[in-house]
Amino acid sequence: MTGAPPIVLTVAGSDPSGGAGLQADLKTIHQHGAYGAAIPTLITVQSSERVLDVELLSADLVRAQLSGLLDDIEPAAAKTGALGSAAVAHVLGSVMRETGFPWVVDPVWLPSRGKALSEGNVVEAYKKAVIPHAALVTPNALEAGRLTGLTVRTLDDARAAAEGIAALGAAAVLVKGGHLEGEARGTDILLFEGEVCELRASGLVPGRFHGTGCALSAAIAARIALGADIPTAVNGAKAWLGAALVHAFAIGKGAQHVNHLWPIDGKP
Ligand code: PXL
Repeated sequence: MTGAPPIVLTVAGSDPSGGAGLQADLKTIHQHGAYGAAIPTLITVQSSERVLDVELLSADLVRAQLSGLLDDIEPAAAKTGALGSAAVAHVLGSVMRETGFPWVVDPVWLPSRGKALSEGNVVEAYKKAVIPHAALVTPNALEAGRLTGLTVRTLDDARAAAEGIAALGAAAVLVKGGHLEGEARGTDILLFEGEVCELRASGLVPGRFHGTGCALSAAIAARIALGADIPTAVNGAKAWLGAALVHAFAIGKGAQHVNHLWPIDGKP
């Protein structure tokens, strides 16, 4: 018998294609050598091409899953993906407040293709209930803009958005640069312990990909669970994701899927 590896919990939606959501999170966590636990918040009907339909789970069912699990096990870290509704965001926030392990919050409400993954004013609920308890929030430029009311196109905009999200109570913020404009495109902004730094991509991987945000936030959570501090976890996860994108593949007619099987210390 060996000791249990660190547990990483994901609270997210189901993507049957395995490219994003819970399925992608579990594969990423496993690939990093941590033990994945998963609580679904919503079920999508989805091909590799698009989200065709979404059914949200009730806030009561998500609350019951959280308390059933967390009364028994202690994750080393957790991440959140699509939550679906403001009610689920509030339930999650009240659980996050009581936990002693770090939460990586990937704000997700719109997939890049297909039906919305949320109803009602989920953005306000993220701001009020979830982000104040996050160890790290990982929005792209569009999500950072929605969370702060800013237009996020340049590195200065991304810096201002990171400060705005930290002002909501997040301990650290990673504004991802994939949607920034011109030269800034591909450079992420990390706000950690009050300091802002630019994380340049070693080169944007060309192509259309599904599930990059899920893989990145799950990889960061797994690395934190394995003992990394936030900047080390972010840099390591970015390097792994870059390689996993170089080695991405299509499994159907849609976008390329992140290669979750790529070794964690492998280079492209
Ligand atoms: O990539 C965002 C995302 C997250 N979670 C689920 C999804 C998607 C995108 O399609 O389906 C369940």
